[in-house]
Amino acid sequence: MTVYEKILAMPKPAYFVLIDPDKTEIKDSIKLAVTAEETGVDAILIGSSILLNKGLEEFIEELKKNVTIPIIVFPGLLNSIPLNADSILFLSMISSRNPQLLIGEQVRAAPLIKRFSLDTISTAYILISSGSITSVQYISNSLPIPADKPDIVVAHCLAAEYLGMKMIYLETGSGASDSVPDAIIKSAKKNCQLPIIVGGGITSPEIAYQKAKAGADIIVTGTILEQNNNTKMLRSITESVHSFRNEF
Ligand code: 1GP
Repeated sequence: MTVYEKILAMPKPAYFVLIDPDKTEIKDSIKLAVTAEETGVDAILIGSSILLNKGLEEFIEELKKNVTIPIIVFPGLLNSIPLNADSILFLSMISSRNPQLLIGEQVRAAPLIKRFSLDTISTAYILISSGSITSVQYISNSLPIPADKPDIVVAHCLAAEYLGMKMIYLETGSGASDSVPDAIIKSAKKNCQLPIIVGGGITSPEIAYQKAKAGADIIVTGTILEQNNNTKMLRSITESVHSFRNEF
């Protein structure tokens, strides 16, 4: 079973935890991943907007010894691909008009992916404005879609679907002050068949629940779990996201 097939088979909404190896110590990351799996988190994403790749493969190796849920790379840029992850979100930042992020990085990465037979999941990465400039907006040098324009987001989602991509990632950016508006998630879900990941600025169980209710298939949190004493928060968000599964 491929990782994508596993994702499709997961009860929805699913909950993925993003670990940024540039920000978190290895031992803390392992602890977080183990607690995440115990709590019922569905997969671990590894990524950052810079991804320094310092010991990234060793880090993933260590993670694999400790958890069995999928470990998926979520690369800020495709310039540093660890060869031992279970899969890679093969992103094209389709909200951007920066050719490097639309196709340039993918062309550079493709031969390596072929050479090592890495598993990929073609994912349309769509950046939505959160009102302030996030790292991803700055580093990608691209304009986010205004948060009050669901029709533009839907057009991007449909384009991704017609291009044969496999998932949509609606994002306001790591540490964003606002999460993706519910109206945008609802419109995307109503109009597009692909699984929808929602991340950026989800900082409480209540917000996570709201995004699930709006139609997110997968909720991602990162920053909120980088703080100390994150176990309680992790459990609350997992319960909150998964509780929605039983509501209908
Ligand atoms: C970033 O969607 C993720 O790509 C997570 O964002 O760090 O704000 O939770 P946060």
